[in-house]
Amino acid sequence: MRMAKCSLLKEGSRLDIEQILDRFLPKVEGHFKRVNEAMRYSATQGGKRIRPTLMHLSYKAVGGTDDISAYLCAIELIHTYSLIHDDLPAMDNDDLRRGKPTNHVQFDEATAILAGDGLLNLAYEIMLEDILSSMDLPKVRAASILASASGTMGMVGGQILDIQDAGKDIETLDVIHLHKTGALIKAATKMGAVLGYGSAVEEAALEAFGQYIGKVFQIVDDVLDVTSSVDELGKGVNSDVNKMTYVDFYSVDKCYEIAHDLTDRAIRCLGKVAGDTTELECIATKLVKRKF
Ligand code: GRG
Repeated sequence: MRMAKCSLLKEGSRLDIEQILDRFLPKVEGHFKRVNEAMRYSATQGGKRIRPTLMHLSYKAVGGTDDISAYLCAIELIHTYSLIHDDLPAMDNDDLRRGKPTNHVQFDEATAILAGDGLLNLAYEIMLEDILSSMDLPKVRAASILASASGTMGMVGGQILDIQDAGKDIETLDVIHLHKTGALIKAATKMGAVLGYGSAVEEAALEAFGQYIGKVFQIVDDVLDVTSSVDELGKGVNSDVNKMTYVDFYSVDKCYEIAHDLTDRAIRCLGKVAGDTTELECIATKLVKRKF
């Protein structure tokens, strides 16, 4: 298989998501200063920005050329809200995220809950404002895809299954992660295709690509949880000791073998996309090798 020359993720993409986040996040001032500060604190702590990057590249691969900042920002805000809530004492009770104290440690639990709520709602405010200014149907569809992917049929659904079922068997584990981690990643690539007026074939191909790499993302996450360090990950390690994860079902080598196979499948999907998919291929390849 042809290997793309990679230059993405931490090494700098042409997409300036930091600047986009700064533009849309509320200023730390006025009556709501504290919650605004808590929202900014978590959203600007330098995550990998994988979801907006995937959306941006999928959009470009189907020929999109406009400004889709609102949607790139929205998906990162929803992801950030999910991390804040996931770290709460009632969920994973984590102290460290993106190399910094988690939101409820830095502020307090009530503020962290409200900061998460604020980020979730801000995502929809931003997209609806953009839709109102153009009344473009694909933009409505894109917002609708993100709403379903984030809700009980997607990420929230996966989270509740994770809490209830904690991976009793490999089939349950697959269902949990298809929703909890996979739904937003798949939404990112599908939204890019929809916003860029991709054909039905391109949309299905990019959706399938997102689904495959979403699973790779989770498998590698589980491996890194047992093989990496707090310094490298910027969050706690061995945090999944009370849950079944992919490393409970497969050895680390087997996990990588599965992840490579899924990556090959993902890359094959890109053959159905008319435009340049080199950078998407890069990301897929890098996700298997990631160390953080
Ligand atoms: C609270 C509704 C709700 C959902 C939480 C995202 C999530 C669902 C839980 C996070 C737990 C976890 C470790 C999931 C594994 C994969 C994952 C989503 C990791 C975090 O995403 P990254 O690595 O984070 O993209 P950065 O910090 O780089 O943005």
